[in-house]
Amino acid sequence: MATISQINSYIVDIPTIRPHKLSMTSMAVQSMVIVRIRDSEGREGIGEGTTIGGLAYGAESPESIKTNIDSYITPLLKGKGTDNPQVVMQDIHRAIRGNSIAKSAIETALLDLLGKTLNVPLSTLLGGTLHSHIPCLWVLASGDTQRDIDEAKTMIATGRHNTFKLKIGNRSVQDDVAHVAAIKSALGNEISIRVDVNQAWTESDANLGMALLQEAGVDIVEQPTSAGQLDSLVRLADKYRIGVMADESISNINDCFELAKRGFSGSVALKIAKAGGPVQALKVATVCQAAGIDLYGGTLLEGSIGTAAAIHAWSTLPELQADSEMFGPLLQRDDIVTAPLNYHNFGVDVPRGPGLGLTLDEDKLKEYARSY
Ligand code: MUC
Ligand code: MG
Repeated sequence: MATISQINSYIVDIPTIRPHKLSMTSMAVQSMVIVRIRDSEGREGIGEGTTIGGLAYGAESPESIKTNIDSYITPLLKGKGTDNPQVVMQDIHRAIRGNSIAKSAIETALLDLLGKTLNVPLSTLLGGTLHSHIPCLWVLASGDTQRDIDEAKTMIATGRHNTFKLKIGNRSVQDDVAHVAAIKSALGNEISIRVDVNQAWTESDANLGMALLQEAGVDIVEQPTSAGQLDSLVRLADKYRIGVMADESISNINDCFELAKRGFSGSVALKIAKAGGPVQALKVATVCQAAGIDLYGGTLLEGSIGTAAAIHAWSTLPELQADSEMFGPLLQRDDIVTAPLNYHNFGVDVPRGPGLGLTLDEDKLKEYARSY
């Protein structure tokens, strides 16, 4: 049996195609942690752990992800067999609290390595794919209404995306609603618009915002209030016709079970980074399915490696009722894989090659890695 012989991690900084403005930060660059796990036979698995805006989204930063992989996870991996990722991940979960993004990078790399060893796609290791193409919306977050409208029209005309999520929460509720309503009316009835508030509203802001957004024809409001306020998500979902999506509130099966117990009737944004990897994210999906909560294929704006890992996972789910947003690589000016994911027909293809179905571009990795 092959064993793990070497683990390397890199922080890779790639500029974004335009500023990406969220309620808590504005991104001009995306910083991804890329992991390479080599085995005793010379094979390699790759993984990615990525967050948004340093510590703006959650408790892990690119630097903490790399440090904790190098200092605490690497010693647990060396010499372990590569044929059973679950056994290796169990040791990691027992020894290390939290750090779900770092764990997601490692779980992905172990699955990629096993997929390459067995010559099967990662989705096969997760039970088998049900879809070859995953729908993919685009996030309008330039901060400028006319620029967002032009961007959306180009995306529709070129067949890239026909559903849009708008990042709001940075301005007053009235100003944000005016921005969203202008975009909705410019794009017309057939185009689905959602908003992501990234926790910026109080419940009273949300009551005003949701009533106005409902009138404007918006379909879903994502994470309107603070992550810990589960009851407010339940109340808002019950009160309005417009859907409520939980994102920052739900990382793992425990959060999800708690929200389900409280009677939540909205949707949940699944993210491999929040859950601790593709296997863990699918467990969150199972809790949602049991509770009748709709599923959404979410991203932390990973590059191609993390995005492909999530796409493999989502492809094993019968339905993503609330859609999917695996567009992270398209927000970056460049890519560190030799053949990028194939975006067309308002979605993205599930890669077919062994493991993730991707190959690292060594020159690009050297160019963008902070220190190589
Ligand atoms: C989030 O909060 O949903 C997903 C898309 C995007 O633009 O930001 C992320 C994070
Ligand atoms: Mg969100």
